[in-house]
Amino acid sequence: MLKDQDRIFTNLYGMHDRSLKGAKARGHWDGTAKILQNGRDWIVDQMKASGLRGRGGAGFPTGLKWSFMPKESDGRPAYLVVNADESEPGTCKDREIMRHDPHTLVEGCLIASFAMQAHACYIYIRGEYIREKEALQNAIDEAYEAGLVGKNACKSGYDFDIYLHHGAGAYICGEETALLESLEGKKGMPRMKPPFPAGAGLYGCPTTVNNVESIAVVPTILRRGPEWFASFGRPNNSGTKIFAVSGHVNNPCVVEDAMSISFEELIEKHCGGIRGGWGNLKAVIPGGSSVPCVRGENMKDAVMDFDALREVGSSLGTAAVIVMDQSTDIIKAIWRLSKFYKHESCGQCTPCREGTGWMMRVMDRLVKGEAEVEEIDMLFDVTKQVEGHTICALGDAAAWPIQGLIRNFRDEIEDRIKAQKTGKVTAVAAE
Ligand code: L3W
Ligand code: SF4
Repeated sequence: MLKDQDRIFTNLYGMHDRSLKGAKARGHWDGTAKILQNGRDWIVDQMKASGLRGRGGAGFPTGLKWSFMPKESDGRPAYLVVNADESEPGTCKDREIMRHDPHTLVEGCLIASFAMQAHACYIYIRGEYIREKEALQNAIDEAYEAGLVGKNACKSGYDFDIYLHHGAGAYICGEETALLESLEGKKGMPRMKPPFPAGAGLYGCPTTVNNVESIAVVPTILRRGPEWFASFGRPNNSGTKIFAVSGHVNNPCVVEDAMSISFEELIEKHCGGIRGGWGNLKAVIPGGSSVPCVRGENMKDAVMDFDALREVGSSLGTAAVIVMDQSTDIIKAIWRLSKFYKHESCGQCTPCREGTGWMMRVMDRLVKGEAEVEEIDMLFDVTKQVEGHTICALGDAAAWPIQGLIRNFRDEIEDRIKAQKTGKVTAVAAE
């Protein structure tokens, strides 16, 4: 159980002053130069020991990712790029950090960049995040004025510059290599991997791309120690975590709690329970729109972490928890996601470009019950042909929600088709 004094994002609810003065009063920027004096290997080792796994959706170990950066420079500059292009439906956790606790992100950028010998960091922020951009730019300006970043940052002898880049509203630019293309001034289209960014990233130089939350927790981990961070959650799933809970709960909210909290505790402690009680829970998408939904009865006792959610057929993803009660038309809800992924596909690989449109059109008919029962298996088969056969994870993201729907709510799809054939379907129009 996370106590108030163990929360990293002390201003998550915007109760305090987010300026440099307020951030310092809450302990940020305290002894940053001393942390840097411990050296880059020490920082990377501490991050490995903390067990932090990337908070952007994939859960890749952060310390390990940093260790992929070249130890010795081959003449190319190294870069840190922070992915603040938070666009996954249901996900609004990084937004709260940038709005209310921007200094912990800026300090994290300095420390992480130093650990990878990057003298420049780019934060790529979602185009729609106007207020967040202002808050973050203010924090960056304050940090420059106070000598915390820039030449001889924090009087450490290390020169460090930080730039905020405003995106233009494309979901695909949240994919790390599309983001790099976009930063370079090109169309945001994902690159083939490998090479991974650590080998050839921004302008072909060694680059690490990390999520906002992953970087913003770094200063506190190094101040309080990796053991402290690892004491929350379970082995391989450690730390505190921000959850964004939306949908049919009594109090939708963005909260920080311990990783591996049970779904029931998360909802009861922070969200005032399920609307209409637990018996009214129909389905949950536990990790943002890209992960499969889970039936309500299988979710109540589920543990909210990377490994445990796999056991119920889903994933922690971005920890955007979308709760749906019995009033939800689950077929329509997933159809809406299909429409989103079709719209956001960059179109450069055939299985995704054609598959997302094809899947959406079948979903369009399933919503209205205007299909044959056999088409359910055919649709599932198509999702399997898209999954794993595309340049980036958007193909998987389009396939998984449909797979979750068919696995968990096949009865509902079949019932609607049968009702349509007998003229009993109440008009469920797709928009
Ligand atoms: C070096 C290797 N680096 C992996 C690095 C890689 C990346 C990280 C994770 O997608 C997921 C996606 C969405 N050598 C490496 C290596 N790396 N192997 O590790 O890589 P990967 O490919 O597992 O995932 P990804 O491409 O980063 C992220 C899912 O998250 N998601 C969506 C999130 C959306 C947002 C948003 O709104 N901005 O975050 C939610 O579930 O579907 O599966 O850095 O380079 N051998
Ligand atoms: Fe573009 Fe989709 Fe291919 Fe990703 S999977 S590169 S979004 S076409």
